[in-house]
Amino acid sequence: MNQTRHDWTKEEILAIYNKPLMELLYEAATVHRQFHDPNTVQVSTLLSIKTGGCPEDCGYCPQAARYHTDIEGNDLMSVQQVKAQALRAKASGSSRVCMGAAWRNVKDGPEFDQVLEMVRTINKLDMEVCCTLGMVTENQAKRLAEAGLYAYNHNLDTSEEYYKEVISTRGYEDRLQTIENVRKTNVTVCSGGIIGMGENVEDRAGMLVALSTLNPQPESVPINALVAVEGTPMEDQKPVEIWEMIRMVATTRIVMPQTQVRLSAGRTEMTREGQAMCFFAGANSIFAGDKLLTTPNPDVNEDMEMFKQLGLNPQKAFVKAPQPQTVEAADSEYAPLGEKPKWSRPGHVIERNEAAKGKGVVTKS
Ligand code: SAM
Ligand code: DTB
Ligand code: SF4
Repeated sequence: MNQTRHDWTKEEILAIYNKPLMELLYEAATVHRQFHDPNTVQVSTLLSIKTGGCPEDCGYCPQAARYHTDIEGNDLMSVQQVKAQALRAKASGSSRVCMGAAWRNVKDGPEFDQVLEMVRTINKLDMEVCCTLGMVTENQAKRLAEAGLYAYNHNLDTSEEYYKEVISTRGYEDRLQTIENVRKTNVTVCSGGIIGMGENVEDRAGMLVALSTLNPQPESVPINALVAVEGTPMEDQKPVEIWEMIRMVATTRIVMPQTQVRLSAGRTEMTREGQAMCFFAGANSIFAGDKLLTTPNPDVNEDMEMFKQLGLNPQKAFVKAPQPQTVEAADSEYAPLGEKPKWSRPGHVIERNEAAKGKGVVTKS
């Protein structure tokens, strides 16, 4: 039985990534079968609960206020709206709802209280609840855990070296600190990254070193292909080739054998054959629903047709970890601390896309 290792080196990971494809696929598929049912794929639905107007400068992101993209901004959704969307997702075969907010970090107050209520509501629908809200403190992670949160998503995005080319408004160590804060609770960790941002193969390996040497390793690792959105500094990046995605998925599977590897953004550009090879290489999770956060994703019916063709079954909720117990707000052990944590602002300046400045984010409230 393959043992989970936490001491992978960049050289070892590069050697895996660069293997002849048939050997890489065979090795990854073999590891995959030791820990997972190869015919089961976990299905998550993304829900952008607060869209656009974000103060950060993540170079890939259409929701950063400083770039000039065409997305429609929205204030925080109501608990009722979220419940209705979660019920729809459940009816279409999804076992997890991942709520994303275009925030730099969580701030204690009425909006966070509303998110906690969303978590309680979805957990009571017997679905896995995931949040991606930016940086969180230990106290905030504990409050989310108490509300019944199953997973927290916070991506490393790329290697520590390349990270500085992508984001200047917070550091790699801030990301690791948030993951550590989540780890102090029973909430599972979801952390991965993006390929196709101009990074090289060493950076991809570097990101996998950072993720695989975490102990425990993240329970899920999303691998996103950059969606190059007009108006962002990365609008002209050339699309990643399917072979790169397959190699990245296979390598992730080998170095993190127990993790759920999620084939995330970029599926609209992939053929069914390409996606099938990713599943063979060890991907065992997808985002379903015709929208990711702000960009398109394949239609649920198309995905279910693909599942049928490939003989894949959606994974039931809570098969990998038990359902958390929801504690009601009134019974909470934790008081909001109103912390003002000193997350770093390294201050590196990334070239802005001046050409696209005519466009503005339309905010609907
Ligand atoms: N604001 C929070 C944060 O950054 O942690 C949560 C939402 S943020 C949109 C979640 C993740 O989506 C990012 O870390 C990034 O990996 C991914 N993402 C954002 N824009 C993307 C794009 N254009 N293509 C691929 N992945 C993207
Ligand atoms: C992740 O790694 N990918 C998802 C989820 N976690 C939050 C987000 C993808 C976003 C793609 C661009 C957009 O739709 O805005
Ligand atoms: Fe903001 Fe998250 Fe987008 Fe970065 S990735 S700009 S933090 S919404």
